[in-house]
Amino acid sequence: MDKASAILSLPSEPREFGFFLDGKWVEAGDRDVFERASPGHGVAVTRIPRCTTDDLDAAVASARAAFNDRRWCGLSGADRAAVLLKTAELIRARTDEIAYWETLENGKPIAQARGEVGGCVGMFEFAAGLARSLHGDSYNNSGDGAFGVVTREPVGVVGLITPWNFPFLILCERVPYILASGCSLVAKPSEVTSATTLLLAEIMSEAGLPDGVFNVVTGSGSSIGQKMAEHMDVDMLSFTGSTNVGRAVVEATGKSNFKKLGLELGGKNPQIVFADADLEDAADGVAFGIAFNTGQCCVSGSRLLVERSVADKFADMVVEKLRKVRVGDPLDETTQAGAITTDAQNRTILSYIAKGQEEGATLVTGGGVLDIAGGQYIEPTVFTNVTNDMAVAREEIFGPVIVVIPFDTLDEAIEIANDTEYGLAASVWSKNLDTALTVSRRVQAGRFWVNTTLAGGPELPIGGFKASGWGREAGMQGVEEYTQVKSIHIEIGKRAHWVE
Ligand code: TXE
Repeated sequence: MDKASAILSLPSEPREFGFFLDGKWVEAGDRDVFERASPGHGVAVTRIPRCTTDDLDAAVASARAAFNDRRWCGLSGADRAAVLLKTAELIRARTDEIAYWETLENGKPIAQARGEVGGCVGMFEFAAGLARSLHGDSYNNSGDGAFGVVTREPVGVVGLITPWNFPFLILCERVPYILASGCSLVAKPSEVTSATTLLLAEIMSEAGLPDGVFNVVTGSGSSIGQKMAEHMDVDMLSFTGSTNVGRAVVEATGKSNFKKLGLELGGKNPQIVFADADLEDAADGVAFGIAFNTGQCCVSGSRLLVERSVADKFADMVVEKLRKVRVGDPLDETTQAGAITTDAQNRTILSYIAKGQEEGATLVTGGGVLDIAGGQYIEPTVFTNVTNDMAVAREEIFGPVIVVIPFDTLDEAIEIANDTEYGLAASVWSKNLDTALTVSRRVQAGRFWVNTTLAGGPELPIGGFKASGWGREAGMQGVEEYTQVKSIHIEIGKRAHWVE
């Protein structure tokens, strides 16, 4: 069958996974098992162990042993790079398999999932270079009697908690950088999307990663995640998820060992469209920015700020684009937007759609559920007559729902853009260089796009301002994040004695 018109089949029975400890699979045994139903079809697709806190302790001990005996951090950057490059090659070879399980557990379109796996290959390749180029600094300017060296050392054992919206991509925006630094890690994927994290651990073992350097413990956030945040032998935690859980994690780390923290949390990201933009391009970008991954991206462009003179016309253009988005079975090659990943998220999105109407906003398109393939689907939705104080304009909906807010001046656009607790991402659409540059410099956001959106690559660091998080992942900063700095002062020659 022609790939472009193919629809993959569902598995005949759920795939059983164990968890990954000290370089080996461990079967569920008598542990409880979490059965995951594909959100796109309502059919059971995977079975994953609910690990115990003893399992977590064992995984941390394994990562600790690997770190302390220096089987990974003691290697040269070149040797670490070789494993990361081999991993890239193996991921590439297993793209279809990884994308398939990602789609089944998450509900995203298969073609998109495959594209994301391709992006992950790039992450490993780029991080391999960083393993070799990571370096410190030196000070040769302290006189003939002294020499200063600044080194970067791996933090140690990293705990990695990831969400369900991009299970493999978010993982790969972190794991190769963590490993490039020389750290070892224990990953805890979201309980609803654990399969591809487990597959990566298996792949890395095959690529030559020493046992114990990368462990995966599956289970719920409230037990395993919380315990990982509290764990006295985890040196750093990288958490990606909701702002509320981010707060709980900060509290837990404060009450334990003050572990270093990286946080990537929510966003309410503005798309700022000026009348002088290429409006056709902007409408396409805005539609992509909210319908891609059904709006379940921390960087989705969920607030459309548009210059009043073109606001009505532009809203119509976006509506027209969104009505054409092919929402469908995630296993269909032609689908552009798939299912809503969790039941809870489905309810949240629908409750915000109801709330927007109660608040007096006008629902101009979408708002309904779609009956597709036995799964849960929501139409791309646009609200106009929105003010920035409404809940639909302030709170992260995490679904295909965009609100339109007009502005009159550049200053007003910037003020509305920054009038949010978040600061994750923003886009500006304008053909005027002064406008684009001024907005890009004054909007508080860790990622900024000019005449595009949701773009990036392994070179560009990601992370947020304000309540969107702490620290950066990916890029050179992404590997530095997992290091700590040591300054070494070296005395040269005879000491000038303090006691005569
Ligand atoms: O996220 P959680 P949920 C936002 C989005 C969404 C909302 C809820 O607005 O509607 O969060 O989604 C683990 N200690 N984002 O409830 O709970 C959990 O097991 C430690 C934005 O699924 O934050 C999972 O692995 N860990 C976000 C991870 O945290 C805990 C992506 C995220 O789950 C824990 C996802 C605890 N007490 C949701 N409780 C983004 N920025 O991309 C849960 N976890």
